Amino acid sequence: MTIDVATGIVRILKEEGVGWVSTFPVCRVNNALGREGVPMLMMRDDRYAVAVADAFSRITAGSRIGVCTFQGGVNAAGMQYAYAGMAQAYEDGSPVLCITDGVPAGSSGNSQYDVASAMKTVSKWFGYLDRPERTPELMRRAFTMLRSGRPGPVILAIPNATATYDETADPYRPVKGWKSAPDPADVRAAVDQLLGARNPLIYAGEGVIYAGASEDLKALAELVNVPVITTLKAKGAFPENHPLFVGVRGDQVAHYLNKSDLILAIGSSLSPGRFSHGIPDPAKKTIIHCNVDELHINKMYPTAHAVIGDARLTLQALRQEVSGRTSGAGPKAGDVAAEVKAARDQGLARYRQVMNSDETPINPYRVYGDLMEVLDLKNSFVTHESGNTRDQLSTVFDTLIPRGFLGWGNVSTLGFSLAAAIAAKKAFPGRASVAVTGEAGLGYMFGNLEVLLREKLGITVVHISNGGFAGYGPGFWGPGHDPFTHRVLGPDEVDMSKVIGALGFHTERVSEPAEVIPALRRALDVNTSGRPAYIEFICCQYPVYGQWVGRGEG
Ligand SMILES: Cc1ncc(C[n+]2csc(CCOP(=O)(O)OP(=O)(O)O)c2C)c(N)n1
Ligand SMILES: [Mg+2]
Repeated sequence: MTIDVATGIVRILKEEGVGWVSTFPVCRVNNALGREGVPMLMMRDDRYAVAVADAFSRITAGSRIGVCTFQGGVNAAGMQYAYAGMAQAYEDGSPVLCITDGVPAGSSGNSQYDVASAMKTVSKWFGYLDRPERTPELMRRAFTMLRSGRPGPVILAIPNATATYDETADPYRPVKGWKSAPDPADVRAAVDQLLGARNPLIYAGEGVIYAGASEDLKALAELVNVPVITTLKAKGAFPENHPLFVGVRGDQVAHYLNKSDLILAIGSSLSPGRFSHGIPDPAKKTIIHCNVDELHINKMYPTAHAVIGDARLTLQALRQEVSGRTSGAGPKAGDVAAEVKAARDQGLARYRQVMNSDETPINPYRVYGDLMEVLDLKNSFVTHESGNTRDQLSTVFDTLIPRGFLGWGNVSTLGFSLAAAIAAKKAFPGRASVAVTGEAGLGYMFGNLEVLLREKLGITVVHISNGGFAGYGPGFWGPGHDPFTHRVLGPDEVDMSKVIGALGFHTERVSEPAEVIPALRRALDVNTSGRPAYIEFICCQYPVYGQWVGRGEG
């Protein structure tokens, strides 16, 4: 059977279980998607086309690969705009497949922008389909890289989508994806150290979620009776109501990082960025680094022992080794849980207090506390934005299931929360899906709000409306760190609930603390019939949250 490349790609996507593709036109594969009956989620710009697919891969932990298409080729306008989305996916290690038109043979070197070199800087692999019969080969390679090893975006450029090949010559079989188990000698060495430590701490990263290893993490932590912190991107990898859970950030996390003599890092790069912890006094600690590959070993800190392999297989191997040495009982238990509780109570006291605040304008923590009360935390999705909502929610929001909350952003690109909430609705249609944003994130979203109405995506955008970029201007930090670029039109000047209401959203504007819960309930209720909601909470500027260890404020 002779088919064209675009059709071949779409049929392979179907074989790989891809149920829909996000896009912003134009891309020559799109007509084949339409003809072959694969639904397209048409966003209103190319960056969001990437971001929704990226977020879908994150939220499903790579078990369902997000796919997007956008404009490329000699008129790479779409690709240039999509670059921000790809850079973010690459930075955060998200296994998203980006398909675009390639520069046709005979046209290379004519544009100022060099597609191949640009794409290589933001992808795990950039494939260029230079012969039609290579379609199955390149798709096999793409899905191998998407499903194996360290996650990251794959970009495929198709210079001639109408060229034909024989579909039966190299029949496609879906790619399973492969994992590796750690070297048993490394596991033994790690357990030697772990059992000899006085104050060990487990430092869990997003690799635990990608490996589907949350249960294994819990089992190991319980067996060895060791407290757990998670990174922002791993928030939810460990149940946050568990007695051994210390936190993502806050004074109690700093306390445990400081006092630990051994850090068992699993599924984390341990590369302190703007939104992660540094390790204090690393030379005085034993760092055991369990990671899927060698890239992050001996990176920022000297690694005492590396255990290379899939996070789930590694956790299982560690557990088995500990069990074997302690007749299944684990090492001697101190009252670790009581210490963790005391540290959490102390660290979180100031936030818990404002979560009950009756002040007006509303304290943002009141909104977060009430949101936790309204949502079924085992059947809902919440994500933050860049800005205070990230820092505040990652300090206090209790996440009980993996991806009940999506933390994101080694660098955090404003506007991603809307893409994440859309992706969560696609991944788990029965779950409430909430994006919590400030005015900067909202500004990025505007053009894409129409998508929610068109696609009947019942998600709620919670706007912490405080009239400025709160972390930047004068607030609780004296003059603020960017006082000249802080103020935007606020709730006194613009009624955003009317603006967005006119689009067709269910909207409310809430200025009374007692109205937070009823308004959230109404929003989540209309969401169940596929109508999006936007709630503007008139809040005070309150840039207060727990610090990352080793970071200054800012
Ligand atoms: C694409 C992008 N550009 C710039 C930034 C820097 N940035 C981070 S937060 C922020 C402003 C946040 O203000 P707002 O959304 O009002 O939230 P608030 O801090 O007031 O809660 C800016 C400009 C960013 N994160 N992403
Ligand atoms: Mg603001």
